[in-house]
Amino acid sequence: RDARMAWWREARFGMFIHWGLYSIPAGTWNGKQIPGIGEWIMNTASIPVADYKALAPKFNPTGFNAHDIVALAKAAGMKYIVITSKHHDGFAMYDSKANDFNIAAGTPFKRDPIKELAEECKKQGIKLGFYYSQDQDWTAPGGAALKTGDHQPPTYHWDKAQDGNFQQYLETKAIPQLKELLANYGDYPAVIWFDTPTPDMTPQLAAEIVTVLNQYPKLIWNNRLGGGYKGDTETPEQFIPAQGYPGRDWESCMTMNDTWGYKSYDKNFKSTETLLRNLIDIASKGGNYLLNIGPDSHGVVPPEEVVRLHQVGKWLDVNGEA
Ligand code: FUL
Repeated sequence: RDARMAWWREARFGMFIHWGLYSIPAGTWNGKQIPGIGEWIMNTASIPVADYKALAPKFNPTGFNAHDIVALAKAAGMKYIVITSKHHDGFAMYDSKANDFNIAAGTPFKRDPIKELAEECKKQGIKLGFYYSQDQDWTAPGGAALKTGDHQPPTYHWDKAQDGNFQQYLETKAIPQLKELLANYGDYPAVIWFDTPTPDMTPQLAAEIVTVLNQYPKLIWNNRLGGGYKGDTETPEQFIPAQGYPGRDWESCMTMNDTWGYKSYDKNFKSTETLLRNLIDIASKGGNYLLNIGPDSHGVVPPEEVVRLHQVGKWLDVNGEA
């Protein structure tokens, strides 16, 4: 385990990328600004499955440039990238044969940005990990919705099209997709970043996923699988634990403004000084800082984020170790 975690423990600083169909509405639906984090818009605005799926044919992010994103991470002093391969909306940002609601099969863009990133990360010598929402899936029948908020128990679904059997969803979509992600991208993923487990993820069902993960002995995965699994890493979200997590590896993930997925009108960006203070605070406590960017619907990284990352990197060049 120590050998497996060695690169991650030295890394200290990584780039989180939340990017998906939600970058098209970018926080606005039917002319109304929807509160909350941008990648949750389908849930927060109770968007029907068919209406949300209709975003895919409009997604043509020709401004996406894997080289530039990897170079940006490196310029900032980051040692790894974790990108959303599928968020809670169920849309895969890679070429999936297991399910056709994906960027290669369902959009005019047709490219596989995960593959492009994997190739660039290898070329430029940094690690790549995949975020995968294994439990919540709002467009696949049987996929879970978080058991909170305005929708009705027990499923908390808001569209009949979401109803179905969770085990069947897991075995026909999530597990086949995880197998693709683990098999098809060369040296990567170095990390699988699970998220938001609900009680639907029983120990038995989670064990089906773990069997797959165990075929990749170098793989690192976080503590959000569910079913009682603790994974390799603690994942404090939007905060820095005062004492760290003694005896555990940990990573604070944070936004630069108030959303993970792009929202056109969220300009509440933290200062570069705050970002640097966070990095130093986290590193001094033995953790990693996973700092998010949210590319827009053209695949372009917001300029406010680019500027800050360059400034952080510049400071590290002058003041950092190695
Ligand atoms: C959360 C998710 O629900 C958010 O959308 C985001 O991905 C964050 C990193 O984890 O729990």
